[in-house]
Amino acid sequence: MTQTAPEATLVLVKPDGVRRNLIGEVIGRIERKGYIVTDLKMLTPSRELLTAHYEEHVDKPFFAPLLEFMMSGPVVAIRVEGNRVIEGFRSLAGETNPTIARPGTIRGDLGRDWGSAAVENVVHGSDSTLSAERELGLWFPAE
Ligand code: DAT
Ligand code: MG
Repeated sequence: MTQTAPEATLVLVKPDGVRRNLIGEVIGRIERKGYIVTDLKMLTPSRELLTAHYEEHVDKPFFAPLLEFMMSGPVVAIRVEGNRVIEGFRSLAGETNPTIARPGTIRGDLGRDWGSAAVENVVHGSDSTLSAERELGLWFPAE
């Protein structure tokens, strides 16, 4: 039987999550679900990296506050593997807006919408195979 490589996704613990000491909480939920952490690092991302990462949002009104928020402190970038992990982590994360994200999800339990500036929704997760490959290449470039 041939074995296919497991799917991989990019998870970010955003600056709000790092400031609030929620790195372990996020990784714990990933691991308890059965997904595997295969690479991890902490960094304060540059404007260039974030512009590439959020390329589909460059023309949106929330782009500038989003970048300010994402550059406001260190983030933890995590490569996570597992069967259907892209979809599975998005399910663990919950809806983008913490106000309507369901309780039980990371954003529903922990995210904050202060009504101004950027929503503090704790995590990022890639939304498709294509974006996962692209984003993993940006955050974990081959040495
Ligand atoms: P997601 O992070 O759930 O994939 P997205 O890719 O649409 O959501 O947007 C990226 C980030 O931008 C999101 O985590 C928070 C912010 N954002 C998205 N839509 C927004 C909006 N309408 N107002 C303010 N911030 C928004
Ligand atoms: Mg997205």
